[in-house]
Amino acid sequence: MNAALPPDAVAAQAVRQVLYDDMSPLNLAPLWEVLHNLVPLQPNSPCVPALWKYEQVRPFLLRAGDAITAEEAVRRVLILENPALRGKSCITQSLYAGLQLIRPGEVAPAHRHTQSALRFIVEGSGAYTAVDGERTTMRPGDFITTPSWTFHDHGNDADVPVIWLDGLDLPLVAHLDAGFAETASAKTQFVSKAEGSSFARYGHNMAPVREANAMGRSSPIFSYPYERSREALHQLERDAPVDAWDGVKLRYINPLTGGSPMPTMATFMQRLPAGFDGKAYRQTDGAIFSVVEGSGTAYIESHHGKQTFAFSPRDHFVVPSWQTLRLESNSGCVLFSFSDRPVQQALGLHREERLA
Ligand code: GTQ
Repeated sequence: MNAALPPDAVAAQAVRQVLYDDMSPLNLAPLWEVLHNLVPLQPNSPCVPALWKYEQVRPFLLRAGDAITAEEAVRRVLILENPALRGKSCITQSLYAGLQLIRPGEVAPAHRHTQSALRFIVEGSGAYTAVDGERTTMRPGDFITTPSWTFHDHGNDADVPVIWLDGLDLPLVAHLDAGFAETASAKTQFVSKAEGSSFARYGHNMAPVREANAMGRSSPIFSYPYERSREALHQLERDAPVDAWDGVKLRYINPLTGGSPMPTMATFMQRLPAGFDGKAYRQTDGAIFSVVEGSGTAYIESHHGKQTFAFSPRDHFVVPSWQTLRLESNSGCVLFSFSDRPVQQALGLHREERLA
């Protein structure tokens, strides 16, 4: 109760409070007390921007390697938790991100779930992930998908530890109470297809004449090699106009639809040319960035205040919904990112504002 209110208002509040207390046992609550929070004038994310410096995270990943085997952990991952949502296993309200370590000789056993996953390779070469009977070798900068309800296992036949970024739609699927999962009968999937056969079928602007897409609503290409994306970005940097907000930015596609590789997550790769001083923008899809090459600075501004992140290779950072981002790079850099944009677009909710 507010002592500064006139007596009439105080009396009205007292009457209302009695009403609230009396109806509460019936699980009834007054909308007018919460309406402005339920229908905000603009997104008002509780998430805050955050940066994970790789040099600080890596020792803990290696320690996790000593503390538990990949098999015992099932997935040996350190979750990148949004500082404002600790304990909720999410980096934004809809998305999960984590860094997964697999040591030489280890296996992360096969399972499947309705949640979709992406892998973005951060360190080390020569581990594999198997999706639906086909293995693909992981190399830094490769983007690999694990479509909903496909069996997948990860293994490392190389002699170095391999670390990658996992991005999943776990919070989104949990919100919908729509998750199912199953453990496979064998730890490692039987390899039924030659490595690279999906890419040969779908990765060259061609597609099989009759075959149906075994990946359902997701892309039949489940591994997008970095060398291809890198080459495209460098060629465009040389030969085409550079966008004042994004630098040179491309989105990964499902070649059969032109849409995102998976129904719930969009993925992007961008190159900021040397000396890039980007304009500011905001978008309703909060984005998670993985720094591939080079360094730069991200300036983020919101109702939470201003943040400046100096990033270098293998660092990760998150820019929540409707918080203003401006990117700068003296040396030039390459950034991978992902968001829930396809969900927002399917629902007619996605908005972007590019500031002058
Ligand atoms: O590789 O299947 O980071 O199921 C979290 C949940 C990875 C995986 C994660 C998972 C996986």
